Amino acid sequence: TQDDEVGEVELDEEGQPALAAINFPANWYDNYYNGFSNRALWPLFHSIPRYASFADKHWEYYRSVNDAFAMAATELIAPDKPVWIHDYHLLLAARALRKLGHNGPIGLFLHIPFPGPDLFELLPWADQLLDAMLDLDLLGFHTPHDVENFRQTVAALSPALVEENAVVHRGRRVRVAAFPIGAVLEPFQEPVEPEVAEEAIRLLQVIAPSRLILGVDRLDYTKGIPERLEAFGMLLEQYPHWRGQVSLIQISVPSREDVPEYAEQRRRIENIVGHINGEYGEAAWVPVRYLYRSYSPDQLAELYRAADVGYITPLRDGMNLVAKEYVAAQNPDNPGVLVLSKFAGAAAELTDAVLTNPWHPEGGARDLDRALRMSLAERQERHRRLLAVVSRSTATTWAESFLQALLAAR
Ligand code: ADQ
Repeated sequence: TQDDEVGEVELDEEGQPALAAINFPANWYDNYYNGFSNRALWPLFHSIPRYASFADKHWEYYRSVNDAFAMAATELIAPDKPVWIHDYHLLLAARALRKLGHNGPIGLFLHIPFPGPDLFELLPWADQLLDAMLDLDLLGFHTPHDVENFRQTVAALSPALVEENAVVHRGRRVRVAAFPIGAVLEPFQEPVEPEVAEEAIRLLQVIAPSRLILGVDRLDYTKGIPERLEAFGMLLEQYPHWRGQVSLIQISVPSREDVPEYAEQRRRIENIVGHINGEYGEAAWVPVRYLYRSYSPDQLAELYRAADVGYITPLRDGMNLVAKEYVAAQNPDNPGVLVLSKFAGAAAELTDAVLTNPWHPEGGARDLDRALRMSLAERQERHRRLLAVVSRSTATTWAESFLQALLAAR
């Protein structure tokens, strides 16, 4: 196909749910996906403007690709039917759908954080983007904090009227609410097949008998991986009795490798790993095992269960499902400790985790030391409360409550 050719909508009605796809030309990938979505909106919405770059061409593509998705959607659904849009890639889609005559309820769930006005206004197209979002009937975020940021951004940058649970503009009421997403728990709670768990077990044998701190994420600069490594290095420096007694396994799934900031982040991580292992490693003990690859949910479950500490330190995160999966996977009789960044959306719900500040290596080292020394009774008590939270709202209850609110929004 031509670089810009979209072609027909392809429909797969066999699946549950049915799936429709449109061709994603190379130009879209560079300008719309890597460009505007992942180099402008992603860093800015995660409060890391240093990594943001803004280009007119990327914005032009973002607009036209949102139009193309809206066009494809109108081929498949009647104009009065409800539509649920997902995430920052499609913030203009409600406006595009309205232009094409869609008058049914439209909701959007944002899977990443929403910034306050000081950050949002750095975007050269802030007004247009915000205005287009006011064509929604329901806008969902992970946390009340994101809802508040959105309300403040609208109050500062738009003429719309801001109410407690809604924003009103041009006669339309956009309901705004928090819908904290839950994890799919089953794969992390069922006993795993012996052959499936084999690789995880081999990995654990390599580090035995030392205690295990585990980090799992996509390799992304928002996940705070260098900061996590620095805090672990600080633990070994300031609490030397842990040397030889504890190892960190960091599993990073390759992600967005065409975006330069991600390649840079990978080099930075590898550098720090080499530094810590060179500084503290011994013939019989490697402090950090770094794995740049993906694992199946069953293998992850084995690792989560084996970890004394689940160490999750995003600088900013919409929710962070790894934290919830870690809790779900623990053995309630002898659970590990979740050490979680207070800047993950999950921290709003998982208040019984050890909440940590990823920007502060000495604080991180102190939190790790505390987690490693925590008594069985305290671990059990914290885990019992965390598991209650994680079990109460799952991926399914989250979807149901959003859809219910969407239908009620009119
Ligand atoms: P992500 O940024 O991708 O999601 P997260 O919520 O943690 O972050 O989800 C990651 C998923 O990938 C988890 O289910 C995890 O098990 C899996 N995963 C991570 N590392 C893996 C590995 N090495 N191998 C295999 N699987 C791995 C975005 C937002 C989050 C928000 C979710 C859902 O950035 O904040 O929680 O969407 O809304």
